[in-house]
Amino acid sequence: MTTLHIAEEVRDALAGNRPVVALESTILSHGLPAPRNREVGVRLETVVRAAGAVPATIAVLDGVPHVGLTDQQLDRVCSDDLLKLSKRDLGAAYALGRSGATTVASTAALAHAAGVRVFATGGLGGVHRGASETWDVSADLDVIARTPVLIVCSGVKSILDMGATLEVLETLSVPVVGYQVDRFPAFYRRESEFEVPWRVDDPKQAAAVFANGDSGMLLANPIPHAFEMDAELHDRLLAEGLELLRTRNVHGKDVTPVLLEHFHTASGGVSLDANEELVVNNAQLAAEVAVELAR
Ligand code: PSU
Ligand code: MN
Repeated sequence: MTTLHIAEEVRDALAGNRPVVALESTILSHGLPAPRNREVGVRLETVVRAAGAVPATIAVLDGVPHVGLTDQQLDRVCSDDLLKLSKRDLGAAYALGRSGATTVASTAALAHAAGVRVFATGGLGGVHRGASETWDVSADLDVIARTPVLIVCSGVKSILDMGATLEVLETLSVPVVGYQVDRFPAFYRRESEFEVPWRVDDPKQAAAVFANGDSGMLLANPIPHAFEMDAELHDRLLAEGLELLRTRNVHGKDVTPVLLEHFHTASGGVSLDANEELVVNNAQLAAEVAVELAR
């Protein structure tokens, strides 16, 4: 198996049991347009540092898995046409010397391999609408169940079947914990109709829940109030996006990027601001939890 390349700053922090936060790269390469993605990538690392943790953005470059990127490497993730690598793709990417951004599944696996316990992202992959016919269920769910990493996210997008996603998480014994909310967040919206089984109100409680479990855990952190998307705009974009998938016959791993693209262009940037702010907010909370875990 290929050796992980861990950035020196990250390695030092891990060796000294100081807080580290892993950051996903698919959100940068496939979830946000250039050059905005680069600004977000830098902002994420900045808020993690400000909260007292070391950021470790994860990606595969020329067949080498990197935990912690240099500025030049972050440039590549944000400008090159990289592959989208889920966990099952890692071996092939290493063997064939390919470059790709990592999803929640592959980022969690690489973070865990490096010894990083906390990870921030925007939205999680899940059960797609119509999955009873297509079987389209993100590998994110199964990998979280098997990988003891705490993932801070803003729930899942309503482009997924949220109820089914929560059912699968229950089946897989993944703890789902709301952060200062009683309902599961719906990415662009603070709350969905679905209740979360557990709620915590500060980073210390979140860290304690994770430390007492043995699997991955979801800490569901709603988008900040000021950036929540208008419900009507949201429902319109969703209906249009789903129609677009049907007419263009989009399947598999292209589904999420195509829907995101539609949201960003058709909302005139409103969804882009929402997306950026919620991820930054998640990176900050992840750093606060990592600080508590390292105590
Ligand atoms: N959901 C989002 N934005 C994203 C993704 C999901 O709101 O960018 C990305 C994440 O990297 C996630 C992946 O891990 O899509 C899931 O892809 P799939 O459904 O193909 O497993
Ligand atoms: Mn899929």
